[in-house]
Amino acid sequence: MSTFQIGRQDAFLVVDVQNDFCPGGALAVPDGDAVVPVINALMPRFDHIVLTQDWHPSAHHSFATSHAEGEPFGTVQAPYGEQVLWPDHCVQGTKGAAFHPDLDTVPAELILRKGFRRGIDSYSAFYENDRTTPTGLAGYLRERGFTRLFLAGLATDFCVGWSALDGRREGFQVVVLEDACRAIDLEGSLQKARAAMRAAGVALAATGDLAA
Ligand code: VGL
Ligand code: ZN
Repeated sequence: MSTFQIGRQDAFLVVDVQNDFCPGGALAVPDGDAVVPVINALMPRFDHIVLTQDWHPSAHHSFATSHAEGEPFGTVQAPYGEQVLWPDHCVQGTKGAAFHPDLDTVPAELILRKGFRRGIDSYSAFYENDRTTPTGLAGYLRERGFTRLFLAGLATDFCVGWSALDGRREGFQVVVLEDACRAIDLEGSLQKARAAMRAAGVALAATGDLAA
């Protein structure tokens, strides 16, 4: 079992811990709110914390309601490839887009918003779903000298997973703390995401793997 010693070149990236991804929300991840106390307890162990926030305009292209024939959890062909359709969620300025009220946002040094272009979704905190439009996060993290990222949040198989893969692509060491994440698990998407992360050199770990 690997033990990770947290240091100054590590950043804790907390993905999309927002009301709409928690029970009662528009795109509730099963047991999603269970990550909140786990993440809050981890925060004091990191010197540097970044939060992400899914932040869509109304009538976003990823919403099933934006497509005449669209069903939530169906797909459409977008110019950039297949796009899963979701219930309307994380609309800018709504309660659903706000962080879970118990999440400790105070220690965050950066809050990065994504998915704000109407025509393109952004699961990853690094690139929008065309895989080429950057959010700026890689440059920010590099400029600050971080070399390793610890990821937690929602959802393991979408925004956490895609962020982990892009983190590797951008040259960071990436550790996903799986017990601080929960998955949507749409048609085997969790198993697929875990395999892709492993293949890309992402460490799938647990909070117990962090050195005391
Ligand atoms: C997410 C689906 C749509 C996520 C965001 O945070 O994992 N999933 N938008
Ligand atoms: Zn979204």
